[in-house]
Amino acid sequence: VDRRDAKLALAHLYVAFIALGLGGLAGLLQTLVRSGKFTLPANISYYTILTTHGVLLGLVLTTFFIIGFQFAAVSRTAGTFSDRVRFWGWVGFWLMTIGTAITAFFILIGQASVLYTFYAPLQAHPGFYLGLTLVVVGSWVSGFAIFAHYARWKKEHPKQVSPLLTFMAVANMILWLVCSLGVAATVLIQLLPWSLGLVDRINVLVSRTLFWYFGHPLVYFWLLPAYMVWYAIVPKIIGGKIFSDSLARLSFILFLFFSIPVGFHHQLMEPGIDPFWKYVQVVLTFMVAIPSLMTAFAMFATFELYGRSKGATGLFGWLRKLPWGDARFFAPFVGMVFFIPAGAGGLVNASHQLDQVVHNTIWVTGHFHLTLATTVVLTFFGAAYWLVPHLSGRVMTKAMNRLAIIQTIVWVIGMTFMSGAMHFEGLLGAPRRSAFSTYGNSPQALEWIPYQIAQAVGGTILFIGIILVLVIITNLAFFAPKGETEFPVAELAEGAERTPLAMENWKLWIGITVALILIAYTIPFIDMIQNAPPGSKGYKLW
Ligand code: HAS
Repeated sequence: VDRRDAKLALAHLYVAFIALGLGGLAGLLQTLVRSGKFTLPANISYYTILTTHGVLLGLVLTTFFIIGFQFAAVSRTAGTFSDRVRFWGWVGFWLMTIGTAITAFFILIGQASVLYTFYAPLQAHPGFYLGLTLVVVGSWVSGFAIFAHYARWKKEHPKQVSPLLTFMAVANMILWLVCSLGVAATVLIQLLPWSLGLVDRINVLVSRTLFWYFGHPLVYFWLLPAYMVWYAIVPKIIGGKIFSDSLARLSFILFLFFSIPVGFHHQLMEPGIDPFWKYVQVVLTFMVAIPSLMTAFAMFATFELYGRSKGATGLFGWLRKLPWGDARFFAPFVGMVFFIPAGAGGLVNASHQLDQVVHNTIWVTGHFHLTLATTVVLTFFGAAYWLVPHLSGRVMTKAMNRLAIIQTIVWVIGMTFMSGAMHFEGLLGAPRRSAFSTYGNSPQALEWIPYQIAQAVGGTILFIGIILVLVIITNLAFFAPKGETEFPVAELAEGAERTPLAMENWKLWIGITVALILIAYTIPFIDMIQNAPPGSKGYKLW
């Protein structure tokens, strides 16, 4: 990556890792509070800490890491950015950074304890929404910078298929753009005027629906960069090749189609939405599992083909040929393994009847600590182990690689305790998003306590994991020996079929995406407006 583009990417990664440190500390405090063994000072609310944790890790760490990583990946595979693209990349970065600072300020002074999902009826200070708006607008600017660079590449390479990583970054930014329109709408039309006192109430169902229209694809905006690493980078790290370029692109296109019209699976327990439309969106939710199953197939194929090319025999002999001592492989691989139970948990959530058991219990928190905080985050750590030194012009020493392997193992132990306990406790009915309480010594709540202590043990181990990763990243950015680190990009396996040009028919893909959104949302949305509470004004959004 060109040095000037590297600076832009690195700036994003620095913010991401600062957010990891601060957000991780808030997470540690939460698990300690929930164990019942620790009390926060009277002027700090549990919900302030919970919001800090969710916003910094769920929104800031992810968005900054993803955009930084994608800038690097696009510059590496589609060529150095023009001055103009880089300029807009920096504009996006500063808008997001200023927005984050404003948002964090209002959370920390206790004026925005509205959780990372921030939909109504919880209300924050207008400054919180303003900060978030800047973050979203900044990410759009960066997205358009990537689109402009891609368009130039296409113009200069007529009738050629674009590089896989660039294609994937473009698909992910289209997904982001289409879904963030929902959150922009609820913030600008409902939440901001309401918190400014311009309207005295808002349609809560509409606010939640617009949020989840955004909130579910948001999780795939987090997941797809991990898939970029799995499909296009891990094969190179292990010394293998990409099993199928077309399959990888197809899975990204399917994510674009199916990840948006599924927000109702977060609202299955909500009145005011006709069960038929919930059913439609549950069906679409099961469709969105398909590209993940395709990914599992492709990854197994890549590993097995590589292992057999090295002489492996037997059903699982290929596993022994993988480079277990290389943290760049080990961390993402562990992430993949954890995605098997994590994805199975997601399918439980998505099943309407089963969701009645787990909804709003701490099982759901366990689910996203496996998906986001293990699968995605471990893959990001694994990527940072070569990306940061590549961008900073340094090399990872053997000692740091060993520490990174230890870090991954610490993470696995911490998360097994924490997320495992959350899943079991959730099945016993423990609510999510609540501070410690014995609910008047009710026998059911007393049953939860051992699990809450296990969560605190896990949370403490995870915090040690965060300190380790910050030590490694600081070393790779500033202190590791100078030198050249490769940005690994795998080649396509011999004999794999050529990718058809039609795969880049964005007009068609976006058209199908919009059609699916309209089918899944138009009628229920009209219902929500028509059945708004009596006395609602204007367009019944307020
Ligand atoms: Fe989820 C709630 C359904 C995936 C994140 N989810 C959440 C929330 C978050 C989140 C943050 O239907 C909470 C939001 C809140 O605060 O309220 N989720 C799903 C489904 C999937 C899914 C069906 N979620 C994710 C991912 C996330 C994420 C990914 C973040 C990155 N989720 C739900 C539902 C709810 C929900 C409901 C609402 C619940 C409620 O009641 O509130 C699917 O995408 C999962 C498909 C995945 C698979 C696994 C494929 C396996 C692979 C690994 C292969 C391994 C290899 C290595 C190759 C089917 C790809 C093997 C090697 C060996 C040696 C074994």
